[in-house]
Amino acid sequence: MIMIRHIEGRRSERVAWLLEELGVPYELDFIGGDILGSLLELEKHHEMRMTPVVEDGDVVMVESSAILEYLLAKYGKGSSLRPAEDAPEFPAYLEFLHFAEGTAMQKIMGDRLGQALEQAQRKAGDYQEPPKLPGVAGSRSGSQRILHYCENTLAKRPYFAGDQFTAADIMMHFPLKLGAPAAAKATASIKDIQTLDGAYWDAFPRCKDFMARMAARPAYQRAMQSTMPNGPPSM
Ligand SMILES: N[C@@H](CCC(=O)N[C@@H](CS)C(=O)NCC(=O)O)C(=O)O
Repeated sequence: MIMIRHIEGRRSERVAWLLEELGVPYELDFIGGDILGSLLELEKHHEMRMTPVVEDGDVVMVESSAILEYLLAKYGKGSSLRPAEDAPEFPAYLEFLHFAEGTAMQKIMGDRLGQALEQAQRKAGDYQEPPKLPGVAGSRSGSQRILHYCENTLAKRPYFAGDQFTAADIMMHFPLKLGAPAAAKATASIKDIQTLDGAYWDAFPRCKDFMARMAARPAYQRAMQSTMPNGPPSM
């Protein structure tokens, strides 16, 4: 049985969601209600100490987009979750499958760290506006650029790769979730974000609609139930 070393509300939910879509059984290993405990447990399974870690027989892998590609190649041959290489959707599929971590999460986490640092410095009364790079002063932040790119992509087609739901949508769901509040410099827990009630979604109605459509998928609901049996964590 495929084993997913997991932390509630984290990127490992992508793997469970993909396997739910494919109808492939899996096991989850995490300590319910204990984010830090689950994180520390990962050290026993992989020196990267990050989630997801996936074990399938002798195969042990980290890196969610690579894991999704591996699982699709092994268990999803011919599945619509991965467009054929000669399909017109294939380039956009590949782009968003990798953009999710390669660019989107990098920029969003950079903004979130910057925002947390600014908050801490303001609290301590020693915040100083950082110098702006000449020429880009006033331009959009990383997470704003990500959200606008997603919004404009979803204005052209219902899913990231085209007219059909694919694994690229599973990859992009996580950066949208963390990126919408980051783009508005808002702080929000995973629980808050999942409700889609936050005002930070207002600037990105197509992203919000995408999130609502994903939340309505039975496989997504089963994955959220198994990966967060007590509901979304507060952090
Ligand atoms: N690019 C990796 C990122 C994995 C990652 O950073 N996971 C986070 C949780 S969502 C983690 O385990 N962070 C703990 C750490 O790196 O210390 C992937 O997509 O699998």
